[in-house]
Amino acid sequence: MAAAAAPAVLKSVCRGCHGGCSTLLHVQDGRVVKVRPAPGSPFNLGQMCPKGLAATEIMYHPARLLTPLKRDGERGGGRWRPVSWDTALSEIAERLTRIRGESGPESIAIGQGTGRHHYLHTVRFANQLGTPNWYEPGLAHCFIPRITVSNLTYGAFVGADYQGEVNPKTIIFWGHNPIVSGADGELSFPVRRALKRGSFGIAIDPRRSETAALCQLWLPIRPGTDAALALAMAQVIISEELYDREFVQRWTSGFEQLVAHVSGCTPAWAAAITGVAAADIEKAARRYATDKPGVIEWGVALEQNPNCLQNVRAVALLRGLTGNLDIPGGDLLAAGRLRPYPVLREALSSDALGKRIGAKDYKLLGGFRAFMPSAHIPGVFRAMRTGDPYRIRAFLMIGNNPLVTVANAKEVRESMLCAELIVASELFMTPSASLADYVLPAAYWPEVNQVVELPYVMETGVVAQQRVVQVGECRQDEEVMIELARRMGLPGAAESLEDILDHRLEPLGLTFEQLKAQHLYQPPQEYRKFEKGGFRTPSRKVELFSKGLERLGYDPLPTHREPPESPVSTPEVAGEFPYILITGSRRREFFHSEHRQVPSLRKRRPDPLAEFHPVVAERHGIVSGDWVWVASPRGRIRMKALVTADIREDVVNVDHGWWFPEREPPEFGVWESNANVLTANTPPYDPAFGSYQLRALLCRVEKAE
Ligand SMILES: Nc1nc2c(c(=O)[nH]1)N[C@H]1C(S)=C(S)[C@@H](COP(=O)(O)OP(=O)(O)OC[C@H]3O[C@@H](n4cnc5c(=O)[nH]c(N)nc54)[C@H](O)[C@@H]3O)O[C@H]1N2
Ligand SMILES: Nc1nc2c(c(=O)[nH]1)N[C@H]1C(S)=C(S)[C@@H](COP(=O)(O)OP(=O)(O)OC[C@H]3O[C@@H](n4cnc5c(=O)[nH]c(N)nc54)[C@H](O)[C@@H]3O)O[C@H]1N2
Ligand code: SF4
Ligand SMILES: [Mo]
Repeated sequence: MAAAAAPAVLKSVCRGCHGGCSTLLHVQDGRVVKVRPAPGSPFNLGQMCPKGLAATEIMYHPARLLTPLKRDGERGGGRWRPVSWDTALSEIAERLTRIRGESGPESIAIGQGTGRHHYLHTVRFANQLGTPNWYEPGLAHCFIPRITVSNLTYGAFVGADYQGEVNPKTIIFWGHNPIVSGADGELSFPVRRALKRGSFGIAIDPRRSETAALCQLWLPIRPGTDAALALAMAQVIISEELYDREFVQRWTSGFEQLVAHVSGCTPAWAAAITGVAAADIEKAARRYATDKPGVIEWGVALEQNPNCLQNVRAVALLRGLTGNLDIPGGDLLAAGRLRPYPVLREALSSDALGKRIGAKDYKLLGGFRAFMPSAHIPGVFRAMRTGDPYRIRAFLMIGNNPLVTVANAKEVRESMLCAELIVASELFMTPSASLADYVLPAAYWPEVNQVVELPYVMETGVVAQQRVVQVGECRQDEEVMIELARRMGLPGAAESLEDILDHRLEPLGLTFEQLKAQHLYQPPQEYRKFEKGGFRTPSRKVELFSKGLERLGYDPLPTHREPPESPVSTPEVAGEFPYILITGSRRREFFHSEHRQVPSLRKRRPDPLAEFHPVVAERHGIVSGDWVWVASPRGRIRMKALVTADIREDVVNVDHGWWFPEREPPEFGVWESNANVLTANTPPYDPAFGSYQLRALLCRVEKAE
């Protein structure tokens, strides 16, 4: 017998989260047999997290979907029949064409998941279909507000300089826990290295998170009050004259207005709102303004509430005041090296644009000035359920599990039951995919070709993700959408994925094949790019006062607004639900609703957790490991108690993303421990983005028998 061939070792990039770890994939007989971190990448420094290292377990999991499925019997009945790709795609194309013809393209909605390889292609597909109604459960609540605000304020997105010669002296982690949640603009590994090299860490977080534990200063903020804290820091920086006088004078506009605006926002004022000691607010402000260069690592916690725009703006202004922008070891302006993904915005008719659900109300989510215009989630599901303002008849889920990741999950289910056609592209059968008519088997990251920007949106570097194997009949989402576009005769259908990748890479003088061969493209970092022609805002300056926002009818200067459900704004609700609920703090082992079926990951974190202080535990006779009910005015879920002193005494933190793949389909126990049973998708929303409240809600805890 001939000896087996030695494995080929191919370089790619992990996308188990938003991605970025350079990886060596060992391939033997058409299978990935081993996944190891590749040495030499400045982004992951020869390391990977447990999710990435579990890639083979995920790819070859016995429950992985390997062939297209068509529903047999009633919707949600859990009975399926395997069909060929050709049958599935021709039936789907035919039904979509009919619905589009009868009710207009806007009657087709697309729900996609967070920042995956197919993200921009899904936007393209929506435009090709001519529907303005696509969403992502992050969007209004994740990242897009940070990008939009950066664009409005500095003319570009910003991210910390961990690659250069100068280590940041100060890092503020604001509602962000990158030691666990990288990559969302950065990767955990360079953050840890910066702290090891001596950065002074300041964490603004109701919990002493894994990141806060590595910091010198922890500001345990009351959830939902971040704008007040940021305004007070601005007040300290201004009144103590710690701002960068030269930078402010030369490179900012609206300073005088800001000075007047924050004059009353003293540390004492903010201490009463945020629960953070005034002396600590002063310490943080002084440190960031004077121990330069400094960076602000801002997280999703700023965005998951109805003061989203102004929370993010208030924090953004601190960079401008201190001149910590585009300097070595500071927050850098995004490079913009690649051609934008050809999302074919021009294919969307003006009639369709006018019909985008929520666009008129939430102008930075769906309007003309939006960075990545999309529809308002509560409105999309309402339209599906009620036909108001028109009926959504078809729903395509591309890597999205809305029964678990969208607020008010029960209403999502009710809405989906009203849709006529549901298609899911998925790795595994999920509670959401269980409601579909067709479930298409999607490729996982080692089975995918893409160009990856690192860090996400920053484009400091560009890396090739390459398909090294084929698993079952699984197909890369982009190619499925390309094929549907072709069968439906949609605009742009002739362009292949390779054409698109080559088009994006053109400014680098590379083709996708060439990038694959060299893996990483990373030119030297350029600093102070604004000195050549200014910031890319209308005033060519950092806009402390935003005329752009004013024109759209939004506050040009940030203000604090109390969350709509809180001990302060709804004391009557707080009587029955006395604790402040935060949901979804990331766990290293899971990506949102993923991985509960992966033994090596589930073993490390077998149960859904609710985290609270010993004072709370004692009050209710609970010890760590007890099962508890966490209830909000909307429902209750069963969680395992994790009692810890590393959290404010008035806060309960619950995991999000839980369902139980080991339980009976089609529901897989999705109502038992799902944080989005507790959350609200009702108004008031953030006036610009339409964000609803996922954090800083009210709850109570009691022991479950
Ligand atoms: N309560 C609460 N809710 C939240 C949050 C919170 O903090 N609290 N966070 C919100 C945020 S910020 C986000 S971004 C969203 C995330 O929301 P989602 O993106 O919906 O969540 P995931 O569970 O990551 O992904 C959904 C599905 O995508 C599938 N999948 C993974 N990779 C691929 C692929 O390449 N192709 C295809 N077709 N499918 C794939 C997975 O199997 C999974 O079932 O959740 C939001 N929901
Ligand atoms: N392992 C893993 N990594 C991930 C993900 C995942 O699911 N798993 N998801 C990815 C996605 S889509 C995203 S959006 C990012 C999110 O990653 P991060 O931005 O780091 O967000 P979280 O970990 O959800 O929350 C960060 C911190 O905010 C705190 N917090 C809660 N409420 C408030 C508040 O009102 N104010 C302040 N200041 N802090 C608050 C929480 O205690 C938590 O420690 O992670 C990405 N990376
Ligand atoms: S941090 Fe993200 S990219 Fe890196 S190994 Fe983990 S899942 Fe993969
Ligand atoms: Mo997100």
